[in-house]
Amino acid sequence: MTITITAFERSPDGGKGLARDTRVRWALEEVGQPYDVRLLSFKAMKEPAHLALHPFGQIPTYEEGDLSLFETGAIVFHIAERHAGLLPDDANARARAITWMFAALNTVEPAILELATARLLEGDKPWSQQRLPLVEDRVRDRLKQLSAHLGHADWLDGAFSAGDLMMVSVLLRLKSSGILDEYPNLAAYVARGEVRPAYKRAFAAQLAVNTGKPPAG
Ligand code: GTB
Repeated sequence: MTITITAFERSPDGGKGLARDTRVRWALEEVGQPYDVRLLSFKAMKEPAHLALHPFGQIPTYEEGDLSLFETGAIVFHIAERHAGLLPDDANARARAITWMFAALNTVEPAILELATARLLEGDKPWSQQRLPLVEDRVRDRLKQLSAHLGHADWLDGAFSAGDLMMVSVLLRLKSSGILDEYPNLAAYVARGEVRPAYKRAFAAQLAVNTGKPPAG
């Protein structure tokens, strides 16, 4: 059955791969499932046809036969459950990998999103320079804890899993801030994610949309 996801017609990041369709593309590439993409303008995302798929009028969505899903975490989890390659067979290891998906989305990402908001949307406020260091330190608190857990390991819990896919995706948002580089093992962890062939294909596909040029190779 054909899988169709939605993505920005033009991502505000110009193709840096930070919009969340990249996570879904990456998961589909890891498990070797082909997919189509329906590109949406901001206007189309708020129209009834898309709101029927996504109550909050956002991307990404996922359609496969009768099934339609929204929320990146739920989509990646669905892909990981249906296809081999993103969750371990052992029941306990599988539960731990799922735990890391939730940790990425619920424990690490909120602080990173707060930082993006503070920088992009609040930078011109008179109180911004006082607040920004507090927000940055909350990110550092999380990174310090994550860095301590990861230690010298390649991935969070044994082999690469959907937990790593989500955590690397969340951390990628920090790359341009310089904060990630304060934790060399986390910077190396993100780099290990980025060199995975599946990530490279996902990144190239979203970049092609945003530059109008077909993926190289
Ligand atoms: N919780 C939802 C999920 O995980 O799927 C959140 C989905 C979401 O935030 N979607 C964003 C969206 O549709 C795009 S990814 N926004 C339009 C709207 O709400 O009207 C978030 C995003 C957007 C842009 C950048 N960027 O430019 O760097 C990065 C991330």
